[in-house]
Amino acid sequence: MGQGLEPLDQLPVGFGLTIMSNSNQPEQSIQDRPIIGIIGGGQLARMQAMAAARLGCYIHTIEKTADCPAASVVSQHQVGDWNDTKTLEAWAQSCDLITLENEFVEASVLEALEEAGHQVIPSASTMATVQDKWKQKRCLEANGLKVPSFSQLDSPEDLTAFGNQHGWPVVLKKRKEGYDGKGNATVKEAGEARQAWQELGGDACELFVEAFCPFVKELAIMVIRTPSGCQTTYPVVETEQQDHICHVVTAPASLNPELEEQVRALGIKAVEAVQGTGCFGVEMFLTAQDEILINELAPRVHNSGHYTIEACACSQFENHIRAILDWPLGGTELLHPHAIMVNLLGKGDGPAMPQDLRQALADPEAHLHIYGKKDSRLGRKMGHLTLCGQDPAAIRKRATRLADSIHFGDSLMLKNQPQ
Ligand code: AIR
Repeated sequence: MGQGLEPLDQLPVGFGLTIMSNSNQPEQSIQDRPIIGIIGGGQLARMQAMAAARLGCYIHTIEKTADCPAASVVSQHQVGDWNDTKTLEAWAQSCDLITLENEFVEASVLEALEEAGHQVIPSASTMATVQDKWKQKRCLEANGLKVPSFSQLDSPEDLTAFGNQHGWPVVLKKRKEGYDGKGNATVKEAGEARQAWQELGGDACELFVEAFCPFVKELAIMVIRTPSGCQTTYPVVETEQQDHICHVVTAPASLNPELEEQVRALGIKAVEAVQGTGCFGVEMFLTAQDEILINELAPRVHNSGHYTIEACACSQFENHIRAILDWPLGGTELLHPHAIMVNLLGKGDGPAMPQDLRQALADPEAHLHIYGKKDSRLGRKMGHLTLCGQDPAAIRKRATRLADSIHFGDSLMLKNQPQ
């Protein structure tokens, strides 16, 4: 997709913003070459933009920084604060419809966009429910979906009372803006409650608490729904987390067909409950008693669906673009018996330039994705790697080994830098 793009020019525009423009701008929007605005410029915007380009769409992004992952692959990138209504409205003028790649844009700002006549998918009202994890849980519960016990909190004493009632450990969460291990903490006992409350900033932002679910597996499913009511799902996958950060995704999850069907049905029901359109990730817990509880919904493409780029006929990213345009959806079945996706996480803080890609590049079947972030931080998602094949244990071992050989921001890299 980078082919044919000129270097970025910087054009000053209103509201103190900078538009970074690639030179292939359409003069006007035409029905089959829409301009899609994505709020946010991280790796999820980058992969959506790459899929949209294949369908001939243009992508405009807005993000607080110029050098974010999406900037180098979109037709127009604007630097600005998406939570500023005026800034967002000015940017939205250049787009035929708006979607997003994270849940951090305030629903009230999206509502203002809708009131100004812009089409936003998922809608502002869906985002208002989903972006507040406490409201999201209440909505799921009200629609008859099983979730772990949870409660709103006003103080560390409330947290202690909940743990004493439901048993320790418990999971303390920020109601808004938590992701990838940020904004979540497992609290093992009453003695840790006050410190956990302070570490998550409980005096300044709203927290809630959930009972720890004694799961045997964490599962996820991607659900796609179009505005005109078509819907489809991808296979159920198993996800493995460490410190609340996803490390490995296995597709398909090893489940009996009845359970798999149950997960699909629950995934669809959960997205219907929030009236979601576009692509949604639904994370679930499977207990030893084969009970399925919903953990969280993500109103966007999701890390547990990255494997679909190579393992399915149509990726989650392409299907999200098709869905928001109300175009026919692509195939979601696996093209290979198994697929493994391993995240490439920052191994330390420092410049993000990846080191030691050669081993992964030398594997003829490894699909390597580097997100192009400027800086590495410990545990930050810097890329991912997917392997498809016959034998899940063998591809898992290979994928993990290859992922371990790649370094971002750790001491090995500093050692290799010229003095
Ligand atoms: N993201 C959004 N919600 C959860 C995740 N992981 C993706 C989006 C966002 C990026 O992570 O693509 O822009 C932010 O990653 P980072 O490393 O900059 O914090």
